[in-house]
Parts: sequence; C-alpha cells; structure tokens
Amino acid sequence: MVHPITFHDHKPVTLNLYDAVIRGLSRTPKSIPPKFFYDERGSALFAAICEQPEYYPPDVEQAMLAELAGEIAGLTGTGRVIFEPGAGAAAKIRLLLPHLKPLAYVPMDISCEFLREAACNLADTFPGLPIHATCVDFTHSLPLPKTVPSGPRLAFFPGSSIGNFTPASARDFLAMVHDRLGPDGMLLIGVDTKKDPDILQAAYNDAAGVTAAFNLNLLRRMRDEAGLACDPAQFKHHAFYNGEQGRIEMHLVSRRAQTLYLHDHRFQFCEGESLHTENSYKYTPQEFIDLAASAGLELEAHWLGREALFALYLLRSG
Ligand code: AVI
Repeated sequence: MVHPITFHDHKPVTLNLYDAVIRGLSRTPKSIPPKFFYDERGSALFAAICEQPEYYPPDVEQAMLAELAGEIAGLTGTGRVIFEPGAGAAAKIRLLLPHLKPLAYVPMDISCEFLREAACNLADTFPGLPIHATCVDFTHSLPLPKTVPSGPRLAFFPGSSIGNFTPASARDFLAMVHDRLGPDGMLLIGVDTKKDPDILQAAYNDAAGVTAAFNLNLLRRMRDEAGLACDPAQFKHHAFYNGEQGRIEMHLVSRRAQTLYLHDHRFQFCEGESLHTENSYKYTPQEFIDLAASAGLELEAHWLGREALFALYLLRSG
C-alpha cells in the first residue's frame, strides 16, 4: 500500500548533547534538559512507563478522549489541520481522528526513527489521511511543512508534556503554539492536576523500576553518545513531589564521591549529589487557565477525568 506520508527532518538535538552535558554538569546544582531522555531507547522506555499501573495519566486521559471525542469535535468542527508536538507513538490521536476528520495530520517528534514508525503504523489504520511527519525539537520551533494544506488549525498536546516546562517557558511555548495556530485556531491540551502527593510520588516511582531505567538511560546516552566516562550503576533514581513548587522532580543521585571525565573536562560529584533531570509541574484548573490566558489562549471548555486526576482544556487563539 502507498502511504500518503511525507517526512521532514529538521535534524534536532543529537548534535547538542555534548554541549548540554558540559554546560549541565558545570553548573551548580547540576542539571540537564529532559528532552535528552528521548532517544530510541528512551522513547521505548517512556512507552513502557505509560503501561505501569502507578502512572495514571495515560489511562485517565485516554478514557477522557474516548468519551469526549464526539463532544470535542462538536466544538472544533471537522476539516482542520492537526499538528501534534511530541507525538511519540501517535496513539492518542487515533481516538480523535474518526471524529475530527482532519485535512492533514502533522506529528512532530525529536526521535526520528520512532516518528517514522509511528507515522507508518498510523497510515496503516487511516489510509488516505495525509501525514506530514516532522522530526524537530519542538521546544525550539514548530515548523509546519509547506506542503500542508491551508485550513483552520488544531494543535494537540496531550500527556501533560506542558508540565515538563517551567511555568515561564510553558507560557513561551503556548505563545509559540498560539502563533502557529493562526486565525480560528484551537489547542486541545492534557494537563496533570495537583493532587494527593502520595499518588504523584507513586507515579514516578513505579514498582517495576521502569521510570528508574528511563531516568538512568540519560547517563547511558551521555556515555555512549557524548563520550562521558561514567558508570550509570553508580547513580540512583530519585523522584519526589516538591509541594512548594507544585512539581515532581526527578534526579540522578551519585552513590559515591566520583569524578566524571569528558575529554579535558572533569566533573566532580560528592556522595549524594544529584543531577536534576526533570520537573513535571502540576496545575489546578485555575492556574492553567491563567497560564494559557497569559499566552493569548482563551478557554473554550475544560473537563476533569476520573477523581480529578487529569484535565483536558480546549482553548481558542484569541
Ligand atoms: C512526558 N512527560 C509528560 C512525562 C511526565 O510525567 O512528566 C515524563 C515522565 N517522566 C517520568 N515519568 C514520565
């Protein structure tokens, strides 16, 4: 079967990992941006996290999308161009496509091979849907290929990926989405809610250790791709809810005092010193509606899922 897929490779980040390691390990406290989690193995591990019973967001959000797809289509109308930053396996959009009947779908992801496979799988289920797979670091830009038909746009940003930005960068990102939406554009976004910290804590410390493997994979990448001399076994996964900041924090904590080398750079770790790898902010509905408004996006509708564990917002570019 011939798939109507075009592929656009903007050659994202792998080139920058080396610089990010030097910059991130030189600062105090040490940190590295979470986008570096997502090489092929990292993307597969994230898909496995989504299968863990403790990690509730995918289940709750999926149930909401399945139940609300018709209602959402009633509010957005059909025949839009849908773009999805960080589309990953492009699983959730499948629930919406039969209802939203888009003109075209533009999945964007940093992991090119993963994206290519996801686009091909999607085309198998939805033959005839024009797919413009775009490999890009969506935290920097949201390029829509020139071949995308004109028509009102809908951005889809599920999974609470917005939580991985600081609130200030979330605002900047939403403003960039707003710019890409153009006239009559809409954004459907999934956002994790503030809740009992024990539920949050368990979600990032699954019993099977998949989140730990996902976190530690970053060190493997730093070793294998950037050339950092390190032994991932000398670090341990640490995730906790920081109630003051309203976020889960993930860290890699050094099990002992050690020095890591990268060419002529040396990085000293004390025992118990951490490399901060991710923040995952949680928002009350009012906090998120205010954040979206600060980026020029007006609330059209919002829904809370089971036990208010997760929220969906439909916003309009004002
Ligand atoms: C992709 N992102 C929304 C996930 C989150 O929950 O912040 C990444 C993740 N990190 C650990 N588990 C899941």
